[in-house]
Amino acid sequence: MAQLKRTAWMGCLALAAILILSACGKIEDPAASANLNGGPVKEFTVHARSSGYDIQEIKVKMGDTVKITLKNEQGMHSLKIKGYNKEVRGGKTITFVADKAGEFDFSCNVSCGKNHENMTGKFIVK
Ligand SMILES: [Cu+2]
Repeated sequence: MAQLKRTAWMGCLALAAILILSACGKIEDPAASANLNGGPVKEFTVHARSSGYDIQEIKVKMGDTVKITLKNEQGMHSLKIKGYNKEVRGGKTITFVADKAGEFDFSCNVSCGKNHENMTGKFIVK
């Protein structure tokens, strides 16, 4: 009888240990729990002029849903994020999930004049 009680007690302990370990495993791996199918929507409206963009830094978190609208205030422009394979043209909006962390340069992909080289910025995903 005492033996049976002890066995049942050990079984409970083992079960508790398994539950605790599996819970810890989830906490230790935030990347696995990041919702890559669309986290919170982060919206940006970038105004493009011949002198450059009014926003030079777009910062989001990994897993965020990124919505970028480009407005041409002067001339014809686009905003292309290198390394993300995303481009938005003037008057348009793009939506995508930030699924890669790092710093990516963005620039105008339309040859828009002498200040074309100034049309740059950074897309930062943390
Ligand atoms: Cu341009």
